[in-house]
Amino acid sequence: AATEVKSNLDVTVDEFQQSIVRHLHVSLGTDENKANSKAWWTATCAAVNELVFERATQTQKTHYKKDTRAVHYLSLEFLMGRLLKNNLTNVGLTEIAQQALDKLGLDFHKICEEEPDLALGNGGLGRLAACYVDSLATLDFPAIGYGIHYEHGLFTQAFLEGRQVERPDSWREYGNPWEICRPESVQEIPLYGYVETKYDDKGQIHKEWHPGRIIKGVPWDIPVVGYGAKTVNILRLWESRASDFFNWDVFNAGGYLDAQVENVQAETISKVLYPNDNTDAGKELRLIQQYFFCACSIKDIVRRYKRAHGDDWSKFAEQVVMQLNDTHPAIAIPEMMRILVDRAELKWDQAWTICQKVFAYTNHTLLPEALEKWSVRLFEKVLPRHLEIIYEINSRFLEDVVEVAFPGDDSVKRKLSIIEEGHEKMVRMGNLSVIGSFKVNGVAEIHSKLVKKDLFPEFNSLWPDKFTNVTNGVTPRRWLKSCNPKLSNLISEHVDADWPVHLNKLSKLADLATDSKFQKAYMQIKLENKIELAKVIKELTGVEVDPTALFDIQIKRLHEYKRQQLNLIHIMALYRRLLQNPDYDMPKRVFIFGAKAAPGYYMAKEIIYAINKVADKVNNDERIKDKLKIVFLPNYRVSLAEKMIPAADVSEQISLAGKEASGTGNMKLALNGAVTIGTLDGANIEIAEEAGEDNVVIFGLTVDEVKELKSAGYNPWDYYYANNEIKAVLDWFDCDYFTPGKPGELAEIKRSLLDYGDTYLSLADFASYSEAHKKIDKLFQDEKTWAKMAIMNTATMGKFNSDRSILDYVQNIWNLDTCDIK
Ligand code: 26Q
Repeated sequence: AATEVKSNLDVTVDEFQQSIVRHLHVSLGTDENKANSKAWWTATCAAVNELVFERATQTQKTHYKKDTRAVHYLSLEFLMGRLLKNNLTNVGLTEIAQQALDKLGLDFHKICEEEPDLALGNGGLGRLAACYVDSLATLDFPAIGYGIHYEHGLFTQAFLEGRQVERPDSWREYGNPWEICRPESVQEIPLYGYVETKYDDKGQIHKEWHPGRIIKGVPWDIPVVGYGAKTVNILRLWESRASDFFNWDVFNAGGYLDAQVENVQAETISKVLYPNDNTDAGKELRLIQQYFFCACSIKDIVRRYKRAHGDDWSKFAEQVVMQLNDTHPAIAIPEMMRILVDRAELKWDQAWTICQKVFAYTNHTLLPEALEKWSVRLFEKVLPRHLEIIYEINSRFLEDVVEVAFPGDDSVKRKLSIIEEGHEKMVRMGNLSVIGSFKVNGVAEIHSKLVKKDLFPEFNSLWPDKFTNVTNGVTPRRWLKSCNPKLSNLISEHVDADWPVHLNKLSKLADLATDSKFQKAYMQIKLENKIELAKVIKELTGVEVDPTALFDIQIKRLHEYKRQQLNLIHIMALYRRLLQNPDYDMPKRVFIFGAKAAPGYYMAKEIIYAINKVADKVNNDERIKDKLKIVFLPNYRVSLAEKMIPAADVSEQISLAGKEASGTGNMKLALNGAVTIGTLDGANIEIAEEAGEDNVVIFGLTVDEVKELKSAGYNPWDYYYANNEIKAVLDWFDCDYFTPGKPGELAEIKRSLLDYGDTYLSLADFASYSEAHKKIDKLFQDEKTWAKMAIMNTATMGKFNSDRSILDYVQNIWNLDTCDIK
């Protein structure tokens, strides 16, 4: 078909159909009469895998033969979502599969709905890793993603009387068709114990770590199919198991049960993803998770290197680059030193030179509560040898580098030291990452500037060339082609069919932005997508919404800095205006939320509850005649995002300036024709630059104004007393208007905005936000203007293709060559 990618996988509908049926029989042991939808889904995946695994093997073989340099993307999170539709898109077989299932009397979309999300991530950082492995394969770069094979991904969310409740996510309870176990590549990982200092006959010092425990790391591979299916890279996820070898003694001593207890402990390591987003957990198990997967991955990398180069370490840094997805895998740095110094017996300087050429670090946040620190005490217990190595790295750095650049300046030394002195000594993972890496990047222009200016100013003056920017991107294969097929088909009628790999080609649509025929076609698709979402809303919440209303969407993790509470108080103000004046001029509006709160984040959960309670009241208030609806869709996740994003008219990107490193949902929404209402934060700034001022609505304080206001002494009460609407809305939280019979149940929201100081300046930005929404209302009521804006957003988002981000990484950091797979 014309709109599909041409891949090298030639299969007819009949062949694909036969393959599905064959797998139903031979892989699943069932037949056409007994099979339920889940079985059909599994068989369809198997039919796809038959094509994909071959390419994966071919890819690995070619990389090995050509001895290519490769990037190793180390991340605690890969938020992959569903893979069937995406893999079909990338191998160019969506229409073939659709027809094959059709002939079997099955509905393609229903079969796709059977797939659980692969939710091995929290949010932006994890989804970014998933987009990047997609782009790396699409662009034919040798790459491997390394992470943890969590048994339970991010919790599923339900609402119980408006409050979030969490349930475990079991994505592979009955097996998962995409993964292959690789027992031949199992690794053994030491933990705990003590370090012995030894001297050889030449008086040379040697450190020997006697671990208290050995854990087995079992790799599972998931194929990552590039668009066009030339390169199929792999995502390698490590599962922890008890080491048979180590438990032997306990067994023989008759301690069968004790051994089982140790097994449970070992298997706990990869049991569950920490559900924190942008906050540090500081838990021992988390440190062990980090070390476990880094150590497994480095052993894997070293094994592969040695197969080609033996004991000659001189080429290691030419062949290997490891990208640290935030500081979470920073323990890889001292682990690499340990392998080189203790195991390979390289001299310290030689080892350090290699390390500093191998690691690069991406920072994803400036929030102080998200900067990882581990207590020295904990480190000493879990990783005693690594603590020694960190001290050695630190003292050499302070003497050889800091003392030379800032002689005698103890205050600079205190700031740059990996060790934070205090009543409890801490290891600062950010400083370790900067010192051990050859490049450090932020994820949007403004964020990278702030990384240099506010987070690491002294490091920046020490090594100005180390700091750089790579603005985030998203894969247009998943986030346009596959999730919005109708718009994709329309685009393909007007733009070269290869736009999913050359997204800048969308700029051609700008010529059509005022063409009334194109506007009609474009807005008709938006309406159809909204009708689809309205059905989902009805199914999930029971609320009926009018698809012709303005769909205003805020989807992202629930965090105070992202300011869902600002959205809420503005909605309440609208509600109040409608109550006071039923003729209040505004288009029908539906406010749609999707967000999970970290289970331990009290205020975030209160905000969810408040939104649900206000929604209950407003949605059932006949006085406002359906002009305002509020829905909070439960269990926001990648597969739900794929249904929401194509249906958005307005994209809420309202973080306090300086707090959102980049954002990536903002890019997905704009690409699908939503108009951004946003602050000058993260990638919003670059989105506004690309789309043009007329096609976004910007409001609120700038980063500089935030700094000014904070240093002048921000007092939220000033805004409360000066603005009647703010006062009335906040006072509403004190009574039982939204929580009948339970006055004050929502009062924590008010307190956080007044008594606790309104950390994220919601009240300071309220008036400006309200004006921005009035502007949106006017623009939306002018159909032609709105259509033009929506089209211009799609037309100008080419920059935010993750392929562009990957090419930036390749040119500025990784220095890779593409590798053709025959
Ligand atoms: C840390 C310690 C212990 C447990 C958990 C964590 C943890 C986990 C996840 C800390 C942070 C995260 C996630 C951060 C994140 O998603 N950051 C987002 O990254 C996106 C991709 O660059 C940006 O677009 C967002 O702006 C940024 O918030």
